[in-house]
Amino acid sequence: MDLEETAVSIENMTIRGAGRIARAAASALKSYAENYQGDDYGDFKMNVSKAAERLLSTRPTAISLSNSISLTLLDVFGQADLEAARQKLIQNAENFVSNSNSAVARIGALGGTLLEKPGTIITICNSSAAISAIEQCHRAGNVKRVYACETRPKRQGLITIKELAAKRIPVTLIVDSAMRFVMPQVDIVFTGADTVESDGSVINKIGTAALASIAREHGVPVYTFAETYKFMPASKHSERVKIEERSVDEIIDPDELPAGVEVFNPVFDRVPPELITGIVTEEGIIKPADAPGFIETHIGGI
Ligand code: RI2
Repeated sequence: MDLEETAVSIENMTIRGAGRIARAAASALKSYAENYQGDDYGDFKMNVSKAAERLLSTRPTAISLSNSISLTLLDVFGQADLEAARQKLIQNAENFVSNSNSAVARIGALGGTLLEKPGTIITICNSSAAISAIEQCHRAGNVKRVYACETRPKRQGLITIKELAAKRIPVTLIVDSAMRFVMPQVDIVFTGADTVESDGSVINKIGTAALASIAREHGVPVYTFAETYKFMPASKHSERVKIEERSVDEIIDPDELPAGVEVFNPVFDRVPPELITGIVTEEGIIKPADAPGFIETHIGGI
C-alpha cells in the first residue's frame, strides 16, 4: 500500500481504531522514506512533510495519529544528510510500531487485574486495547459475560463480537439504546480511547459519554484503555481535539431523507474526567486528574 492508499484507507475507515491508525501512519511514512528516489535533502524534507500532512488530514480526532507522525519525524530533519535522515525516520517508525504493540499487550495485562472475581463487562465500539484487557480477564476466569454495544452508525460492535467469539468469550450484542437496560447486570465498563486531553477528559466513540453517565448512575466503575501516545502532548496543553463529523450516508440513504430534514453525525464523545474511574496505560493505571503530570513525564518531548 503506498502512502495515498493508506491515507484513503484511514479516511474511509478500512483502517480504523486509534492504535491501528497510528501504526499505519508510521508504517506509511517509513515505506515512503524507504522508496524515496530523489537525492536532494531539501526536496526530501519538503516531500516527507507533505506526506505527513496528507496523513494528518485524514481524520481529525484521534491524537494517536498526530503523535505517531511527530514521533516518527522526531529529530529526522536535524540529521546531517538525506541518508541519515532516511535511516532516522525508518528507525523511529519501527520503534513506534513495536512500542505500540507492546503497549497494547501491557495494557491488557494490567486490565486483566481489574475484575477480581467473575463479573460482567460492557464495552462500546471496537478497541484493541479494551479487547486485550477482556481477554486477560477471561484467562483469569473472571468473565461471566461481555455486553457489546452495536455502536451506530458504523456498527464496529460487530467486529468486537466476532473477535470475542473467536476467543470463546461469552458475549451478547445489544443496540446502543439498551445500555441502560442492561447496566444493573454490569460490574465494570471497559472503553478504548482516541485521545486523552490534558484535563483527563477521554475522547472515544459516540455513545461513550452516555455509557459512562449510566454507569455512574448505577455505581459501576469505568476504565479507559489508552496507550501513552493517545494523550495530548504537552505542546497542546489545554487544547481540545476537534470532534469528527462524518457523512449523512453513514446513517441514512440521502435519497430517503424527507425534504428539509438535516442529519448530524458526530462520531466521537468527550467523557468528562469525573466519570472515569481510571485510565489504564502501559505505564500503570492513573486517575484522570493525574493526566497533566503523566503527559509531562511520558509525552512531553513532542
Ligand atoms: P484501539 C476507535 O475509533 C474507537 O473509538 C476505539 O474505542 C478507539 O478507536 C481506540 O481503539 P474509530 O477509528 O486503539 O473506530 O484501542 O473511529 O484499537
